[in-house]
Amino acid sequence: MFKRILVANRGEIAVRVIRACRDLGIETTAVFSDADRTALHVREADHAVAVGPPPAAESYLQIEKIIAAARATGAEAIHPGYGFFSENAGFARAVAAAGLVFIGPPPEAIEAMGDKVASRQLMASAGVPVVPGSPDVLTDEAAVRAIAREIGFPIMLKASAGGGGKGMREIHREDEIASALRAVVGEAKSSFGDSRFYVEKFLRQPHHVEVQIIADTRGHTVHLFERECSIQRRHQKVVEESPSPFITPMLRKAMGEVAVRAAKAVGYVNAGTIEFLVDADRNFYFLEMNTRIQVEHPITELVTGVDLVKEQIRIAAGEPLSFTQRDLSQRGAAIECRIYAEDPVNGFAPAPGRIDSMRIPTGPGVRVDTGVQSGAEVPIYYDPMIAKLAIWGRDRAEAIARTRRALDEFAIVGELRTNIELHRWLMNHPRFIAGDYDNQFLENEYHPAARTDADPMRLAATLMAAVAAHRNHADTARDGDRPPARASAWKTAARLELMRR
Ligand code: MV4
Repeated sequence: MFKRILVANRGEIAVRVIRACRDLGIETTAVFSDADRTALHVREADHAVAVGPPPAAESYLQIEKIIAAARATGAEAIHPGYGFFSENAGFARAVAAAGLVFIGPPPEAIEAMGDKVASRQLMASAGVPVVPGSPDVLTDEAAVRAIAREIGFPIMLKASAGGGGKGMREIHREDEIASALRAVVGEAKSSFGDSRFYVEKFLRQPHHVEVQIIADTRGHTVHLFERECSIQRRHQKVVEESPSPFITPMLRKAMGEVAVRAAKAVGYVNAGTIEFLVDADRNFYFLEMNTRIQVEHPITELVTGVDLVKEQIRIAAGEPLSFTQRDLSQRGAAIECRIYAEDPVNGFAPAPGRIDSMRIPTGPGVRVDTGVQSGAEVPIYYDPMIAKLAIWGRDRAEAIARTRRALDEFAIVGELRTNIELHRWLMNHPRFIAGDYDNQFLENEYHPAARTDADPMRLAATLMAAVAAHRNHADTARDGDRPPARASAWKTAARLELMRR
């Protein structure tokens, strides 16, 4: 087993990987930008190396600096987390060339799954169902017309190099083809430097359901069931749950088997996720594979009892999986709420800033993964996700009740804004409670005016808390004390509850 691992990431996922290393008795090296000098992941690691200025392109995305940091601190392996270098075949190769171990899949698997058309072809030939559409890259408008006549409208035009919702357009009529084509080619060129495109049948209001897989170097590949990820906004996941309330036991078994077949077809090793679209008739189709540990992995850990990050490290060290498919089952239900530093009242714009004080929920079934703490500054340079609330219950109803309780305990006070109110709204929505939602639900139903902090009793309670905090300060202050360095409790309360109206 490794003695020391470098964690090539920041925030909650860096802390998550450091925890897995601690559990395995492995030392860690953190890397940090100038904006993260005092960040939690730096405090938690055994060693830490500065890698440059705040912009990720000048620090966390500098291959040479990361590898030099591993060398300088004697790390033998590098865990990329998610984002940054996690799906970069060039980085994986550079790590290996430096005599270090990349804790992730082989670079060939990353590459094979990075190209949409190539991965569609590979999956189709392996017997994995793909959305009906063009078998190959298309070259012109006439080819799009021909496919559309064959499979019928509506269709979806997608950039071959696309992902995350960029470079795709719905087309409902023949006369929309030309303008959609211009839009997709333009976006594909500017975002990916690759203007190739293809066509799929457009599925109406599908579910996004993904299957976690994991494979060792000894030829064992298993799946760890599904995550329902249809609660999204502008291609940003907001809540995920496992099991999916939309999936039947038969479908679950079929999707799990197909996911394992897909992983084997690309020679996959380590943890990965097969994304499917499931249509209203519960037909499922391969969409893409994520060749990394994902943000939402904790809900799979909660229902299966498997520590996925620990398994990733063991696999990279050449050890066999510590379980077989028959050992795995879904026990109970888990829900993850992504807490973003964003302002729902201001079009969900990122709203980072200082956290004056934070209360993290605890209690039965509660897990919080975060990279910040009271007094921390959420930097403007990175992803605005600041915490993940992952809840387990014996069944879905218990998980929802516990999520509501934990959200009520959660308090983040400071100059930043968060989407906690959105989660409180969602956990009380009759359709979420009934498990009756698809990928349009959040965008169609959530309007920040519906937020529950407009409740006058909540405002009264916050003001009373501010009075109590103010009195407490007055009672304990002595002559010669300096005034509070930060805004008074009065000002904080006013900012929280009044100024955002
Ligand atoms: C689709 C689709 C409908 N039909 N493909 C969005 C992100 C990208 N990974 C794939 N996406 C979609 N592809 C076909 N053929 C609808 C979406 C889609 C979506 C999928 C899952 C969850 C949320 C979504 C929101 C908008 C569009």
